[in-house]
Amino acid sequence: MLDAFSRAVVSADASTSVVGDINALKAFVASGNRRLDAVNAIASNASCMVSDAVAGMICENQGLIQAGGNCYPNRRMAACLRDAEIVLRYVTYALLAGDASVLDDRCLNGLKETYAALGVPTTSTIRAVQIMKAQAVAHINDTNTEANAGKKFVQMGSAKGDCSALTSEAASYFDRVISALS
Ligand SMILES: CCC1=C(C)/C(=C/C2=NC(=C\c3[nH]c(/C=C4\NC(=O)[C@H](C)[C@H]4CC)c(C)c3CCC(=O)O)/C(CCC(=O)O)=C2C)NC1=O
Repeated sequence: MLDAFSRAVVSADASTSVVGDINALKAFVASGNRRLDAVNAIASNASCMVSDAVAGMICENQGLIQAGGNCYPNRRMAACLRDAEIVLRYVTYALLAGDASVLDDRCLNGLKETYAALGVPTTSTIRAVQIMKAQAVAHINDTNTEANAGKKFVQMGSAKGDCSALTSEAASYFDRVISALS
């Protein structure tokens, strides 16, 4: 598993050069508190995000919870909720580390093949991941709305700043999950 720092060392070592891109690491350090806020925004809302994403996925495709569907019976429903939580957890690890390797190596490696073998439908999994991506972007930027969240509406209330780079980085980890399963 690599983070932004060990990645810089490994890349430099691979080309037998001194560590090159110090500016990128400076930016990583400078945005450190912002990054922690972003990770906290996802981690604090994780169980709500997972249940909402899986509920939304099922709402759009109710065959999933009928006989023959991959969220039926409850054993599979539980496995599905667990998997969505695993994916979200590894996305937060990658966001904290500023590097996708932990997500790639410990979560995504072989997942497509596992799902194919078990008959877990790819399009539905991707739909749940897309919903979690939208939620994560909203929570990082505190742009979630009462209209969408209902009684569970919570905002982080972090200091407002430019989170565009962190937002697109977080989004890229969800996209990575989607392309690994596609
Ligand atoms: C740490 C990394 C890690 C990952 C990623 C992981 C995934 C994972 N998901 C599995 C099953 C599963 N995954 C799902 C998921 C779903 N079904 C749906 O219809 C939805 C589309 C979707 C939820 C969004 C289901 C239903 C099963 C059980 C399938 C079965 O046993 O028939 C299995 C098979 C073993 C088991 O049931 O526990 C693995 C290994 N395990 C790990 O240790």
